[in-house]
Amino acid sequence: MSSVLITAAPTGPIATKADNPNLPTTPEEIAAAATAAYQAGAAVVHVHLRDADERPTADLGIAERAMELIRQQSPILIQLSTGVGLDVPFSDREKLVELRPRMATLNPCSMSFGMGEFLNPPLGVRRLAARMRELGVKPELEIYDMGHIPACLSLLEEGLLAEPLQFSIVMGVKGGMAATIDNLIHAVRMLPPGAIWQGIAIGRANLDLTAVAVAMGGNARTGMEDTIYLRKGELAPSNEVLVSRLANAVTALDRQIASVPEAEQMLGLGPDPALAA
Ligand code: KMH
Ligand code: ZN
Repeated sequence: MSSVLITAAPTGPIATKADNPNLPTTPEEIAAAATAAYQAGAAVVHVHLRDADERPTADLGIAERAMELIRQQSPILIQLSTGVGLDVPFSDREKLVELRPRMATLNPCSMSFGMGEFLNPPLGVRRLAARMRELGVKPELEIYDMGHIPACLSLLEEGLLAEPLQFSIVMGVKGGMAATIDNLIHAVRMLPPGAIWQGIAIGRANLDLTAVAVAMGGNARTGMEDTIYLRKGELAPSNEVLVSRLANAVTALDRQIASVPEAEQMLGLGPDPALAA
């Protein structure tokens, strides 16, 4: 079986330092977390930015600062979140790809997200997908429910995506599919041949379901975006500890952890769009 691509998601849009004082929220903290995650085995870092009040932001200056610091410290592949946060307008979110990260997320459908609304208007999604294609930014397709997969296949048919398609099967968001093995298997069965996929599980199921994803031959993500706890009642002391634990699970399953060059090959990444600027 191929190596396992581990993605670190250090911050996310929801938790604050009040929830876990170890949550990285400044560009400096996010870069340090990305470096530690790389050293623990992550080949991709999924980046959400926060403003000075820890609110999710699509501010390009803050994003650029974080990217610059990450790039100075390790070769980890940068994947900017275009999901950003529930209260950030899509028109602000989509501008983040102009910073030419190697990768960025593409959320194909709107949905309830906890008690909030996660808006991904069909025309905006198509505009963003087209721009990512123009820039050479690889989209990671975020799947929160089964209907999101055919929505992505429509984008492929419309010429807005290039294969291999890369999917995240995101389980455990309130408003999306529950975090169960059945749902993971069902979603993976719906993926097109040749697709690359990772398991993401929000909350308590994070370790179990990411380990199942690896055992199924998939890739996996962890970090404080997905769980601020190491185990019930124990806050995670760092993103590095979460990534190291997942890396240990990969090794225990007798799989290799993908290096950055292997990840570039697995994802079919083209040349770094930042170098083409
Ligand atoms: N922004 C959250 C609502 C992404 O990173 O693209 C969902 C999210 C998806 O985090
Ligand atoms: Zn995210």
